[in-house]
Amino acid sequence: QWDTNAVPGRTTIVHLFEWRWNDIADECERWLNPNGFAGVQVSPPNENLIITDPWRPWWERYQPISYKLCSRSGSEEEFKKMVKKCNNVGVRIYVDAILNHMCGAGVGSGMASTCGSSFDTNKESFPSVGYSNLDFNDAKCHTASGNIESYQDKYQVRNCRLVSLLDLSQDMDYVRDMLAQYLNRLIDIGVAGFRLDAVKHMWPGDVQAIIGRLKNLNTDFFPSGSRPFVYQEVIDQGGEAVSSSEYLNIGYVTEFKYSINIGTVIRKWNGQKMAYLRNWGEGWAFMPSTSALVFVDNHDNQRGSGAGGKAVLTFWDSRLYKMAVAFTLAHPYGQPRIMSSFHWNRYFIDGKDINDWQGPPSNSNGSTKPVTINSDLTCGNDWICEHRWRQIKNMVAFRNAAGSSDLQNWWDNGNNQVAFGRGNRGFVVFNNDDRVLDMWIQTGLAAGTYCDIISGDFMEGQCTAGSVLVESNGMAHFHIESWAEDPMIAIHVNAKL
Ligand code: AAO
Repeated sequence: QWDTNAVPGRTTIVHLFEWRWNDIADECERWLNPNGFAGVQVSPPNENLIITDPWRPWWERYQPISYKLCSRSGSEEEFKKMVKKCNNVGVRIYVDAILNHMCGAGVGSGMASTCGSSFDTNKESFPSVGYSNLDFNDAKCHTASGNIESYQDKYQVRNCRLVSLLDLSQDMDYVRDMLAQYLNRLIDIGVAGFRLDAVKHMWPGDVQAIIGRLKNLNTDFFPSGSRPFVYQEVIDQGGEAVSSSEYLNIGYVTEFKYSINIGTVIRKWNGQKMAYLRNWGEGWAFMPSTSALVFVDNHDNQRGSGAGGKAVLTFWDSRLYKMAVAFTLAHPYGQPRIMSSFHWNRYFIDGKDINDWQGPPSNSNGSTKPVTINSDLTCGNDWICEHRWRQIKNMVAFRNAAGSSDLQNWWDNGNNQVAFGRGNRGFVVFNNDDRVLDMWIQTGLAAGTYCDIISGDFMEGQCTAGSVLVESNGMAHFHIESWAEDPMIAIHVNAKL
């Protein structure tokens, strides 16, 4: 459960939020494999409630109706084809799995779901799964509203409804069976693991019991005995009844402190500076590196929901965002996941984005628009494709090159100019100050000329932009203007001239 099952040497997961399966299949072949990505987190593939008010929000996919594989990302056939194509080029698929709940309580009945399965929320009946009111937690919840009213009470957090979503009883055998069957079907298809949604709202023992029922991965694609990679969404910033440490014996856990703190530091808020990143990781009271799923932003906090607040950096702040992602990929702490977003009409009224609900780029009938690729390799149709930005794509290669090498040769100016290396494999320098960085720094790298993979690409033995000369004693001279669009330099052994 702690192994990503990636092809050796590949390290980074990308969340292709709301992408269609056909587009992901193409992306595995044309971009993710050639650029050394480990795998893709896909949006929930199971049937969900169709919501029309507001019009087809992205969050309708977090309201399950059944475990049939049809959603606006595509059909079961398309899903299977994607998994096969991606695995065949060494890119893994991780499924966002919603085990905590079904759809919202007040929805009523009908067949307005993505495969047309019927449901009745008044009776808590989901015939395609066989769930009835016996399978939900109502009797165990003691709040007046039936919803979670206080995060200070762990019984409420686990036994009551999260924002009125019908709360499954994972302690019941039937529920465990249905959930494990769903995940096992995905394993048979060839997925490599799962992002488990809303894990804070399930008892650790129940999550453990479900994971314990999972098969080993499909041996068409994985060595026999491989276990699914599991990373659990638990938001823990301290101060609540439930803590992420309760789940560390099950698998990886999302480290939300990472997202919030990296944003605060790069923005230089609250007196923070990059020099303080010297002991980044466990030194900042984060969970152990070998348990932490880390990210600069996720699909919730990039639009102000979930946790993180205004500090969170996203593609909307592209200059600072690229620095934060580069730092994350250069630094050895945690298992990184990078975000790949779609554009929405962000519009703040009284500090609140009134369009944060907007779903992926879509046609008038609600179907999701394909991802098109522009001649400069960026994406069209309002897909942002951060994972195609040169600086980010090349830092994925940096992390692969760095492998398990230790962080070494840390340098800082006591302020916002910092540099560090990964053994003799790679070296990065950041200038987030208001004055120029012009310095000789010890890199730990072997002598030679290295391509700066931030300002350019290393292609067929050539560098399309700047390069850095490392002397025989490992020293190199760096010059970074504070006003540069990308005030950073990164070099590594796989981009040596
Ligand atoms: C929608 C509507 C609701 C409606 C519901 C049912 O928006 O109004 O009641 O349908 O009809 C997504 C959307 C929801 C949407 C849902 C279903 O975000 O808006 O509801 O789909 O369509 C909690 C959970 C966490 C969850 C997060 C959003 O713990 O698991 O809320 N994330 C996942 C997914 C998310 C999805 C779901 C779960 C549901 O990633 O996309 O919801 O499947 C505190 C707590 C956190 C809590 C947050 C937000 O955080 O600690 O546990 O997350 O509050 O409520 C500071 C604190 C921080 C605090 C934060 C916010 O930063 O440090 O701890 O403030 O107060």
